[in-house]
Amino acid sequence: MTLQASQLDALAEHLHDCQLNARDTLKITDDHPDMSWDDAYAIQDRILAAKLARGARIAGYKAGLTSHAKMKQMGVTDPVFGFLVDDYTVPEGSEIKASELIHPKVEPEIAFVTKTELKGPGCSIANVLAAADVVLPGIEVIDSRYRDFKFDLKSVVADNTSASRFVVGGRAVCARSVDLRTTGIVLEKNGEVVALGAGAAVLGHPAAAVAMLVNHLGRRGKTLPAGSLVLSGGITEAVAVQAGDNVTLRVQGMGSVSVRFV
Ligand code: 0L1
Ligand code: MG
Repeated sequence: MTLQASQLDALAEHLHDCQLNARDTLKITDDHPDMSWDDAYAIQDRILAAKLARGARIAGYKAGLTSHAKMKQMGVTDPVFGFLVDDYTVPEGSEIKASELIHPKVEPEIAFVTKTELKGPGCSIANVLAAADVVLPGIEVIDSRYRDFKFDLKSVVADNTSASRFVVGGRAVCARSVDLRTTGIVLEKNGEVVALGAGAAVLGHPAAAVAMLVNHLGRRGKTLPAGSLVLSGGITEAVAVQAGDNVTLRVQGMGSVSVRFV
């Protein structure tokens, strides 16, 4: 750690406050250029602790920046990991208030639900598929607290990887019954196709992103509990949305999931 505990507390409170009040900020490394990776994840942990203290419950985990399209869009080279809480969940087919967000974007993802605990290091795609129960379509809504989505990776990690809302739905299928590399997806906004791709866009196989998450948790002395929901990362670039937009994600063999911004 390079930052003092009091600085980590203050930065976590600041970012959490920005999220709760839909207010943007400059990236925190501007004032703390020596911030380490451990500091960044310690700030993320403090935001989670603040949410749990307010009564939230962990709803799952996410991997972000897992596709070349996303990495290129954001000018970065490595995946990042974050948490999901029940406050972020949105029922399939329902509404998200754009006024509660700063500058939302949607990402088409494959969501995994596990049936047994996964431990790293050494977790592989095969381990993930053996432990997975089902996979299903998921739309992640990201909403970086940083002005104009301008950040570096450590600032993003501290900001819980821009997590803000997510919706899963469609048809859940056995994770081992489909080839997730060739599974096609179509993302529509207001009835028009805005992005399309296949699962292999995520690190060659979406389960690879889950394995990386498990290995990341392992390095931090944690495991991925049985029954976890994991968003494995955007298959395409993120697409900006605003009030009035209807978004539908269609995933080959898994039906579709929709959400509306009001
Ligand atoms: O889920 C994601 O890929 C988002 C990671 C954070 C970077 C961003 O806000 O685009
Ligand atoms: Mg994502």
